[in-house]
Amino acid sequence: MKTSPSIPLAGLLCAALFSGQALIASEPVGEVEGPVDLPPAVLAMPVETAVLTAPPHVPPPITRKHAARVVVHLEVREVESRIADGATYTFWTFGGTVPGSFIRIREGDVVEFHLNNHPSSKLPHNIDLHAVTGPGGGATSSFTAPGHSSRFTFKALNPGLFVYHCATAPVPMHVGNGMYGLILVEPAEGLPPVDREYYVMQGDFYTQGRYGEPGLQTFDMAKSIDEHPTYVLLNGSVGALVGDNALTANVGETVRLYFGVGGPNLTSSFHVIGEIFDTVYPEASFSTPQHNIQTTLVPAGGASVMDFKVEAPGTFILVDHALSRAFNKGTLGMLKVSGPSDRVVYSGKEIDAIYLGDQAEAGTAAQKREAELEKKIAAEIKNNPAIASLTKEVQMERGKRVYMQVCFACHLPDGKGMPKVFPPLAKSDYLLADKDRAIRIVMKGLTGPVTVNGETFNSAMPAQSQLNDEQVADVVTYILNEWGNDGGSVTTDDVRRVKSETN
Ligand code: HEC
Ligand SMILES: [Cu+2]
Repeated sequence: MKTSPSIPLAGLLCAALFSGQALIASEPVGEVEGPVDLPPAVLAMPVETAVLTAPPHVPPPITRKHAARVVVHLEVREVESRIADGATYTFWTFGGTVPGSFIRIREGDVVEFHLNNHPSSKLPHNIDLHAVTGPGGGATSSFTAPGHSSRFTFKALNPGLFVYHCATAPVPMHVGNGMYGLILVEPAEGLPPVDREYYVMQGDFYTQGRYGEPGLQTFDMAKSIDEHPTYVLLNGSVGALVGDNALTANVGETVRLYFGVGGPNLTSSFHVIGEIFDTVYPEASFSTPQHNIQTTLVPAGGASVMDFKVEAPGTFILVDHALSRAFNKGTLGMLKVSGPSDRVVYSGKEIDAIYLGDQAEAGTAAQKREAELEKKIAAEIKNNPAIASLTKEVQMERGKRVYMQVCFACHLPDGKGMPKVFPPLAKSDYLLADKDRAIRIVMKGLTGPVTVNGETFNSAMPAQSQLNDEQVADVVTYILNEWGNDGGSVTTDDVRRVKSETN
């Protein structure tokens, strides 16, 4: 095995893990076999460089009626870019975008594939193209360290639309960071012409922050293993195909979508709201077109091609019809169709009659009044010392329950902790000095040296992130007031305020 001195430890680890998989393919990893001896018939074929496009664009249809030698240069780049408004993510990409560059070739082509890993990358990567017949789909020949370039040759034996992806360990992480794209192998006889072609891919993303949480987000391995994505996206970010970035067409045109699912985990129930696919090539097999389809299932690591004529103007929404993904995780795109409307195809809203109008308005007014009164009651309660102290007592009881479930294991039921290991909470000068800090410790944990009542502890308390805001408020109120402590009370508003502080 040939290793480069520039491969960092993580790379060697990846290589080691990957070679574990490659044993199945019974081929040594990274061995350089030298240039292939092409037979005269292949050498006689014309040579061309593939045109690659960024999503949602697709390279132009192939017009030649013969096979060619096609050179593909694909560059791996690790880039930080927007995943949602206010939130960024370090995507690992083929060509700088998610999904990666679209590659278009023809059945019978002999492809000379160059995988270039940009010098700024932190990790080695490789590529498994589902269009390749051979071990690892090319992965065993393309393990490429940062600042290196690998080359291999393959013949496109089967037509279809194929997913390609990185297959470096841990594979779900490389795919989950955006390392996938599509390669179209046009059948020798070509595809029926259409007016517009677009490139869309769905992928699931696992971030440590919640959906929409601002700042740079990092990959969450636990969520990925549990297959609980934070985001499920079309073309790599929330809104990638919305508003000014929407796909467009004119009434009367036929649109073709090249749609793939990178995964790593979820299958898509792909649907365009307000459209019926005139033709679907299920699982992207061009030999078995189906007609008049509403929703088509596309597996992780699979693709589909859909053709449909747009007869009505308006906005058509692309979704995964597993709808929580569309409405809560970002799986939503748009196709805006302009042109004249044929009101027999679709009339638009014909009548808008009053229905329960008066009652609805009365209802709104009553609701407003009720909210005002509730606010007044809350203000009264807050200013009434008897009620305030009762509220605190209720909080103490609830807080005790949380303490006896969670905290007592380390800090002990009497709050005295354990010398050298767990600091005391009873009469803790450290605790009583800063209420906000106590909230922060419960939510985010604590590590490093801390001095409590003159004794220094240097241990670690795990973040109690399983507690909700109310439980945090209750348990901190409890420890601030139990065991003769006199620290006042903590409200859920306090918890939210502390939580919203940066870092
Ligand atoms: C797994 C053990 C463990 C659990 C469970 C735990 N803690 Fe801690 N806690 C620690 C350790 C260890 C430290 C000291 C950390 C350090 O050395 O930096 C600590 C420190 C603290 C401190 C600051 C030091 C002090 O004594 O004033 C507070 C406050 C605190 N914990 C509250 C809680 C509360 C409230 C809970 C339950 C919601 C809880 N802890 C659950 C281990 C734990
Ligand atoms: Cu990779």
